[in-house]
Amino acid sequence: MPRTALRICPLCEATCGLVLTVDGTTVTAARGDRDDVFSRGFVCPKGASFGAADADPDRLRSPLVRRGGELREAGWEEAFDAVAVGVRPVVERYGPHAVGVVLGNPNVHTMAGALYPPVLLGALGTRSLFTASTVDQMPKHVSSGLLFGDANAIPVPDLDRTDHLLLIGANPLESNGSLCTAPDFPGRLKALRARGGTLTVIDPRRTRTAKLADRHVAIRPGTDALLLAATAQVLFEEGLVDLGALAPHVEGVTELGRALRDFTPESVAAACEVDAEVTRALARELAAAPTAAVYGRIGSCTVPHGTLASWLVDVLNVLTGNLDRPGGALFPQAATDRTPRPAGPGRGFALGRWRSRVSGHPEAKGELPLSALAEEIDTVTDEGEPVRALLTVAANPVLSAPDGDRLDKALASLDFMVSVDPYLNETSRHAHVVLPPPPPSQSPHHDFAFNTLAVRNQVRYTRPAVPLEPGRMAETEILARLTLAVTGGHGTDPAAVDAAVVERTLGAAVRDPHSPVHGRDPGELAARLTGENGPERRLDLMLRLGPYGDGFGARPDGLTLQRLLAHPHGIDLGPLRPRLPQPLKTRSGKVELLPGPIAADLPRLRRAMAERPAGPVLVGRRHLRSNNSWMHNVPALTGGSNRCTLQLHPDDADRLGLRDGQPVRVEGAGGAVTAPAEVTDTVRPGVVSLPHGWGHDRPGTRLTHAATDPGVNVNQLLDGSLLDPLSGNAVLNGVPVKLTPLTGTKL
Ligand SMILES: Nc1nc2c(c(=O)[nH]1)N[C@H]1C(S)=C(S)[C@@H](COP(=O)(O)OP(=O)(O)OC[C@H]3O[C@@H](n4cnc5c(=O)[nH]c(N)nc54)[C@H](O)[C@@H]3O)O[C@H]1N2
Ligand SMILES: Nc1nc2c(c(=O)[nH]1)N[C@H]1C(S)=C(S)[C@@H](COP(=O)(O)OP(=O)(O)OC[C@H]3O[C@@H](n4cnc5c(=O)[nH]c(N)nc54)[C@H](O)[C@@H]3O)O[C@H]1N2
Ligand code: SF4
Ligand SMILES: [Mo]
Repeated sequence: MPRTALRICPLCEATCGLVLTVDGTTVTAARGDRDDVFSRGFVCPKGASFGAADADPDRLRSPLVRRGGELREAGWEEAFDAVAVGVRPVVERYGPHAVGVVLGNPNVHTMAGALYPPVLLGALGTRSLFTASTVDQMPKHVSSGLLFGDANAIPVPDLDRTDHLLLIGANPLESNGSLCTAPDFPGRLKALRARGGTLTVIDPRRTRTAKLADRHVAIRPGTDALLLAATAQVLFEEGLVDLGALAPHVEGVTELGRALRDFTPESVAAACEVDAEVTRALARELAAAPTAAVYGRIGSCTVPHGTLASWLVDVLNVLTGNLDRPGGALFPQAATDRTPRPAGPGRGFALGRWRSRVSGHPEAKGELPLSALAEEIDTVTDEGEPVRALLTVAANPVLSAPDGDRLDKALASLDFMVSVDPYLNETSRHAHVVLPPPPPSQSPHHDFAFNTLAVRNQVRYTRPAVPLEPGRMAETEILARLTLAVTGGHGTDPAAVDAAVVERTLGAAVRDPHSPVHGRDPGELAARLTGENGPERRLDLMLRLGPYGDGFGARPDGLTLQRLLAHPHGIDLGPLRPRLPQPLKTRSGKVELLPGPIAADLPRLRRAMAERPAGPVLVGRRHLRSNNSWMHNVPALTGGSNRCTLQLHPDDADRLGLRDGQPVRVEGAGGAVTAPAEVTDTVRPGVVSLPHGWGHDRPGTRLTHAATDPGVNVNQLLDGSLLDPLSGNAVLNGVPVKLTPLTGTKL
């Protein structure tokens, strides 16, 4: 008899609750959970294909270990023995920095990815950390670090209550939203319009999101920081700055006005290709709206001025009094956040505490740019050791980072490589040991990261929908064992990792005068934790010490794991609430509106006013039924509009003599690819678009369906040298390219 089970969807940031139909151990259907306190029944085509993604026959079922040059199936003991034997000598001989760690996107979509990498990194002590953040949102972290003193304090637009949304470089109708967790983002935008609110979209493409908007500004790629600086300048010039209740919490307003003085709408108009009157209208509309939220995403981050653009997004929220007020942009408060400390000056945010060995890139948030991974492996310098061993967890940088061909070669040259990945793909094919996690139906789920970015405070937890198959190991245990194997504890019971974290956390909590458990006995508290395993006990610990927690009895009706389990569709914790000044951790204890590193980067932005591309520039795009580099193997999600084509405007096609479907060679600094042309007026003239995550034609992978329509790797056009200097984030949009139509058959 088929049964149903609840599972929070891990396939994008919207975190919808799903009802799975399970027959035996197979998920045969998935629909939206109407009783989910947050998603209320919403599901997209990806979530509806959960079963197909879960049961993909190409998912690895047992570890692979390289013997005699070939990857062969092996048992778990053999695999972890091989990891310890492969990695430990590198640490002992060359030190911890010779072991690189790459953390990819799905780490924010698994409990294992939230709970174990911090332990692994702390115990290993390597500075060679590279994550998907530096091909994504690192500029936002740096901006938040500088403005608010906390890189993780990211204001979220109050989608359900705002009167006006200015949305920059995001396409939630395809992506379902990012750094703004909102199940049914499309429905929430329609509701905004329906209640009389207005939506402005800034995007070089007329996306499905832009088609919903009252106003679409087709900006020239890479110039948003100029446009936003000019918008802020208009607020100053026209006397529209009004901080309202924020005023006591902000410093640097006058200095900011002075710093932005020459960024007038007229002076940026040619660079942005946006009429000065449009820029003035953007400013006036923001100032006039009863409430408004400015929100920027990929198109505002993965560009040469990504940190400045991310900073200006919140500058506009501050100058219009919309930061931290209902209808504006607010700081969520997740159930697993630490209990808020009293407000007051903090330690501030430091950048560049160390630098990368080869190019001297500054660290940001403890990370080096993913763009620099290849050179950190393949380049010998006088100083320090190259990366000789690499651990990749849920990452496919050969496709998602610049210059995959160079990285591909660099990975092949490593002394040792471990991949925690369900697939043998473009990256994991280089591993000496592949450790496959179970499919999502067999994993528990809680959104540690996305609840801190959600448009409503709420908490949900789902246990595995299907028991672990024989021969499988939970990803939490895989990462606990990996941590032990690479830090000299191989053979120790993996439960010791969780026990150590619990002991450390409670030890600190009982010493902390602001903690609800101050002065209590940590051993007694640890004994009161519930949960079936280490990860559940850690979740219980975080919930109980968190802002809504029971404080181990201090607040008897507060949250515990037991209470959460009694609410399988989640617990609603209410709308976002004003929180300032509590989240601020700057040295001044205020929002520092014009931080030093930002002021020092403004001359570069001023120079950009005069810059124009010599030829076409490339931007990316996402497709609804896709997910970065790893979902092209699910037949139900491929085909139709989910294709790796080069979109270009009819005027550009005419000029080049290109017909729809004709192959076109695209050349960039890092290489060239050939893709079929898709002529469409949804991209503005001078701009072409290719999606990322394609190029599934390398030998030695096991992606049977993806290989039938491999597409090309857009990131081969990049050489890894184009970065936003403050954050080390890769420039993936607004990249100059050369186009050559090829004759021959239609691709
Ligand atoms: N040109 C261009 N490049 C881009 C982007 C762009 O817009 N344009 N976007 C960038 C962005 S925003 C991001 S986040 C990155 C993403 O790039 P990556 O961080 O490399 O992430 P994915 O491409 O999603 O690959 C995820 C890997 O995790 C594996 N995986 C899937 N599920 C699990 C699991 O449950 N556990 C484990 N251990 N592994 C799992 C998959 O098999 C795959 O190997 O790409 C970036 N690259
Ligand atoms: N279906 C699906 N959903 C996904 C993903 C996926 O691959 N597929 N990936 C997930 C991940 S990892 C992330 S980070 C999020 C990303 O979520 P979004 O940021 O919403 O992602 P995109 O759809 O890439 O939207 C970026 C938009 O920026 C525009 N753009 C490009 N350059 C510029 C520019 O210079 N200025 C401006 N203003 N706009 C520009 C592009 O045309 C594009 O429409 O999506 C997540 N959700
Ligand atoms: S919107 Fe995202 S979380 Fe919701 S069902 Fe689709 S893929 Fe899953
Ligand atoms: Mo991302």
